Amino acid sequence: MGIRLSEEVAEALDAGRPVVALESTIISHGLPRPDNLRIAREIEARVRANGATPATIGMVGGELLVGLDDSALTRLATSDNVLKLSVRDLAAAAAAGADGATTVASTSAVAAAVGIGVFATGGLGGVHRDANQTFDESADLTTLARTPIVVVCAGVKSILDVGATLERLETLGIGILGYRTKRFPGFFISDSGFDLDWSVQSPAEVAAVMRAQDGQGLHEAGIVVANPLPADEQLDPALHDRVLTQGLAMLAREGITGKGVTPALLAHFHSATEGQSLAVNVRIILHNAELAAQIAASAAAIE
Ligand code: PSU
Ligand code: MN
Repeated sequence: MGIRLSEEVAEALDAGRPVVALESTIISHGLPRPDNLRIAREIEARVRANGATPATIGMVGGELLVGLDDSALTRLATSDNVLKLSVRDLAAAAAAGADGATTVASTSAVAAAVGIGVFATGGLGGVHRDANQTFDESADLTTLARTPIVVVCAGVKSILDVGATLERLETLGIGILGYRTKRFPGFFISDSGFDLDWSVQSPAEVAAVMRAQDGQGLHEAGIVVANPLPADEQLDPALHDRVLTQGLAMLAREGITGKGVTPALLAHFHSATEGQSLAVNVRIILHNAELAAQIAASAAAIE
């Protein structure tokens, strides 16, 4: 019970061709049905259109798969028994023969273990707003501190404490490169209001950072490429703030905590904005898939 690579992904890795890892939690728990399956296929198509092989990661019947075929993708998108698997869950879920979707944390860990260097997602997990009481901080952060992979995302979800999350990213030694920006994006909104130290202008510049990190051999942490949506494609910030306030109240009222928080808040956004946040979420992921493929292609060309 190790990790099984699809033939396509194994061949691409062997040949040194660009590969982009994709997570399955956004499919199983982050996006509503029935759109989720269509969107999962669109994300893969976007990676291919930009010159890389997509490697969606997930668990089917206890087997950890890198590169899901259409039946596995369909099962993770439509079954009611898909667990949300962080790194600590992978072994127990495999032994139990479970179906599961991998988060940013577990997708990064598996991707790096098989030699994939670039990963596209929507938004990173982080420090929750009440973390000083609940200690709720995503394992995405601590995993990236020990996992050498480039994660292309639109910052962290705006439902989190963004300032605290940036502090933790600094403490954990995870580099952040703003893509054509020196402001940290806020997922649904293009600008979280926080400044960044570093920004890059092209996929080739990200590849140069990856190469420098390898050359120095000084640290094994991940790098976040923070790719904001253009401002005219973001969710209206006023609508965003209103829906977020309602959503946080809903969590408190319904007593939702732990790993249920992120899916519940995303679902609340999608229904309360009548699909506007869903459209924004999809644009974010496609946008990141495109950039990740270009970065992987640049990195493969340098090697
Ligand atoms: N980005 C999205 N939608 C999502 C997530 C990220 O656009 O659903 C998922 C990722 O899998 C991330 C997880 O790792 O939310 C964070 O969950 P938690 O806060 O429970 O660690
Ligand atoms: Mn959590």
